[in-house]
Amino acid sequence: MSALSRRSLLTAGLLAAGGSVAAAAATLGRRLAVVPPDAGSLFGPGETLTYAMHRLVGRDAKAREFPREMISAKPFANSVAARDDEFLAHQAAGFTTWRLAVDGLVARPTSLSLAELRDMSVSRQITEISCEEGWSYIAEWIGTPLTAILDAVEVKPHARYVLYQSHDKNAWDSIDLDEARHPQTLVAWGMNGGELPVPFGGPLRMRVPRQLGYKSTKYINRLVVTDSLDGFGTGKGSADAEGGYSWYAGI
Ligand SMILES: Nc1nc2c(c(=O)[nH]1)N[C@H]1C(S)=C(S)[C@@H](COP(=O)(O)O)O[C@H]1N2
Ligand SMILES: [Mo]
Repeated sequence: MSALSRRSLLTAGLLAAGGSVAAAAATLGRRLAVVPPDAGSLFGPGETLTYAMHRLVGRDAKAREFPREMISAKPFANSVAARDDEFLAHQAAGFTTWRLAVDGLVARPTSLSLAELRDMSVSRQITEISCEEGWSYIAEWIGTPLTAILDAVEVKPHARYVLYQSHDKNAWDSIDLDEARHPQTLVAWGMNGGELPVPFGGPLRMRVPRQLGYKSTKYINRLVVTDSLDGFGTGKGSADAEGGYSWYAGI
């Protein structure tokens, strides 16, 4: 059973148990100050409980890492929108023109080239990316820890989330600062020893190995540090949450 269906069952159980468990979940979430931005949706009570429990007992938990021989021979690249002229121009320039803007609640807003990112700090991990549709693959991801980028721009004390936008206008997401500061959360520019191939999100993708694959947005070009997700879309924190998936997708 996938993590998502297990969580859906948990949610179904909560809904069946009536409002009392849902109310308890909401209370716990509020007490820990970890209410997800989509708490008001159908799966809100279950999501609030899962999110609160993960933050309560597993704040520093690590995603499983695998030995090199377990890297998938044929990783599956999920379908993406056809690349537009702007993307093709970046590609023709060998992605030397690609930039990652970093702004919002930071002392020093900036915009980084891939070369600048590579020079900052390098981390490698062999982890599994799991799609909510049931398939997964194991790969080595190479990138700059998001926490190193946050240190470089100096996050303001009242910040709570990092929102990320991509070249695909309808692929954007966000994570809380615990997830953003976790050492396995990468801004990835490499895969399996080489550059990150375009079908897998090259030149730059988010890699959030403790959550389902849809949080690992491809073609990212902007990070926004914020204390509220209200000003983005309908305030649910991600395009996926607006489409009915849960914002918090911890595995
Ligand atoms: N820009 C963009 N990023 C995306 C997606 C997408 O459609 N567009 N799909 C997401 C989903 S649902 C999954 S499961 C993973 C899959 O990663 P892969 O393409 O490397 O297999 O990418 C995520 N990142
Ligand atoms: Mo997915």
